[in-house]
Amino acid sequence: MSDAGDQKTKEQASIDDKFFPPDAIVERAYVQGLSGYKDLYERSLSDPDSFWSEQAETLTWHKKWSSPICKYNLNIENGPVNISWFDGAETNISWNAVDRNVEAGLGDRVAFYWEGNDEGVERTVTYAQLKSMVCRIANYLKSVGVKRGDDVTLYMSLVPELPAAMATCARIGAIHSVVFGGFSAEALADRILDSTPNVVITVSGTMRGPKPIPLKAIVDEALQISEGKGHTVHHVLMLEQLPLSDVGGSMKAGRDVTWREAVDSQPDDCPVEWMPAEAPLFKLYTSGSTGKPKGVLHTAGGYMVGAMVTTKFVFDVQPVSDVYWCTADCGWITGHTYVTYGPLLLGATQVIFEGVPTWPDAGRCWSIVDKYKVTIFYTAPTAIRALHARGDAFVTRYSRASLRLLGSVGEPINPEAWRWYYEVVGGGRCPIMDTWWQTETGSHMITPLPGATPLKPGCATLPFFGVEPAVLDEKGNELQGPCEGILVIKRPWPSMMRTVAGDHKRFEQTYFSAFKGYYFTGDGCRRDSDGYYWITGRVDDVLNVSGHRIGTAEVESALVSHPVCVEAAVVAVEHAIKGQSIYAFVTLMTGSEPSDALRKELIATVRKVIGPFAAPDVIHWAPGLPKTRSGKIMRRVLRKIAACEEDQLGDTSTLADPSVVQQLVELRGK
Ligand code: 6R9
Repeated sequence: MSDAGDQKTKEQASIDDKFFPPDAIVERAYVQGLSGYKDLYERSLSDPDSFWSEQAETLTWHKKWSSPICKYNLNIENGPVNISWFDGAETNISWNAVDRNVEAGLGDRVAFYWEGNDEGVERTVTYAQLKSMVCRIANYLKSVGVKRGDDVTLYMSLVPELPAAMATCARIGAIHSVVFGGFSAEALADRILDSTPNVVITVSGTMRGPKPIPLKAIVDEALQISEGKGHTVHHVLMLEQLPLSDVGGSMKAGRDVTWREAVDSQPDDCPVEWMPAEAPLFKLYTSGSTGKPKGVLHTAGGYMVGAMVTTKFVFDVQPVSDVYWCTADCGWITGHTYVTYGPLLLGATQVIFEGVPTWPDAGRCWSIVDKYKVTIFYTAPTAIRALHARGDAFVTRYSRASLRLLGSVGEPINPEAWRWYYEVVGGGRCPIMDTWWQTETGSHMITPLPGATPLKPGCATLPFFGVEPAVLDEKGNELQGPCEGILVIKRPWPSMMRTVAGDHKRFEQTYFSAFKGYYFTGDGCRRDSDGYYWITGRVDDVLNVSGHRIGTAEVESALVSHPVCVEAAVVAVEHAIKGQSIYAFVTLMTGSEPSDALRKELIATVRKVIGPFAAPDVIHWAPGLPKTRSGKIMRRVLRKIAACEEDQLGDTSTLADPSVVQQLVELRGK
């Protein structure tokens, strides 16, 4: 592959639609050529102890692990599911991400170039400054009694203090739970009630594009809700951005303190807590197909190794010359692994951006790329499609000459968006790393490597080191060769989630009960004749709207919380920018009449219960829903009605009342 020059790249592409890595990328890559990948991949499976020891040894451990490096049981028929990596070892991810770089003489290196929502608002934070920020926050947390094993909730915008606060919790052995700043007060309260923190860290308020976001006011409301339900938070630490007098929210005496009064005056030195490898590191709530969001729990040692190794190999990060930018918010797993931890563990310099890609216009990302000479750019297909829709001129007015590598995450990227990203954004020079993974997996699972993997537009390609995928049919038989089915993983990897916080049964039920002995991903996939994996999307009732995971059950339960809604059924329809959008069928109480005002109220209810990003695009009035005789809603039928494909309903013989379908078709658009 290393002899594939630009010329060959284009010719080859037209022959079999493969894009080979350019020489310049191969030459500097950690893994060179497909054979280089295959050798290392084979070794990672045949001798995991030596492969993972070698990787882990590039980090600092206070105590070494015992052998074997991984102990596990994934088969519920053989007892409880359990996974442990690096047993007996002690480490601290915050020490590795922050202090280690300072100790290595890199204190003056920039850790974060922070770009605010509005142009011209910026800050630079070096590794030495980051260390002192982390220590001061740690001393504040300790002063209010936070200790090893305690939970801390973070509800912040993307300012340097957010990754710093995460690393702070890790430093003192506390467990962080970051809640994305787009969630509503009720959703935040649910998460607080589940993890019962004594401290919440927040920001007064901030601008997202042209819109003010009153974070502190939302925290105030959430704490009132959680207090009403039996949990009191005693301390709120607030970073001042927009003044509360402008954005709303108040300071409660005895509970709330500002950053200036509580953190700035703290000593900037604080020892780390050496933590067992399997100590909890963080909880991150994510949506599943049933019930309330679950707290995905990750642990210190394995997660650290997974984050470091994937950032290194998948983005080929060379800390001295690269400027790395992942556009994710730290409220999602991508921000945890590929903003906070992965890049810092490598001592890299990164850009973090508080705003949105279309503010003040659709050229903002490329203006930031030129400003900081970004070399690696990692974003989501929904952003790529939104920017594509605004036209090429916003891109081509900037040079983007510094870019050498692109990344995609969050949902399948359609080949059209892939090609635009490759040709226009990357100027045909920059390989795209289409990384498939999940909150639960902690780090990349199926992904190309820049100097090794020939790319196919829209394809996540091949498994990362140590990852052993399989494709099953519905009965659970493993399929061989080219095939299509359900994606499962056959053995644990270091950054795998360990449990659902407080509910190990739910962990076993969700991921290990459908197919015994395998981790069930919830995704469908196709494997082609090159052994490449094409992710086809969720096979369960999980929606993916603009890369955000939302459970149909959550939206339905928000809708029925409105007094006149008796029943709701939510499906996804294809959306040109968002990937999927939410389409809700709603049955009203007898005596209630559909109206535009009611439609608006129902949408507002979902915004209030979950957050604006979960709002349905369509409310379809439904006097009745298609159900089986046992009362199960047939979503398959609803999906067809929503997509105007009622001529392709398939087998409807199990419908209890077939006349419902015609009724719904007539009410479409009403
Ligand atoms: C990292 C993240 C996980 C779900 C996952 C899948 C979808 C993510 C993808 C992708 C196709 C990719 N997904 N990356 N589908 N290609 N490159 O997004 O985590 O929020 O937990 O979502 O997202 O359906 O199961 P999370």
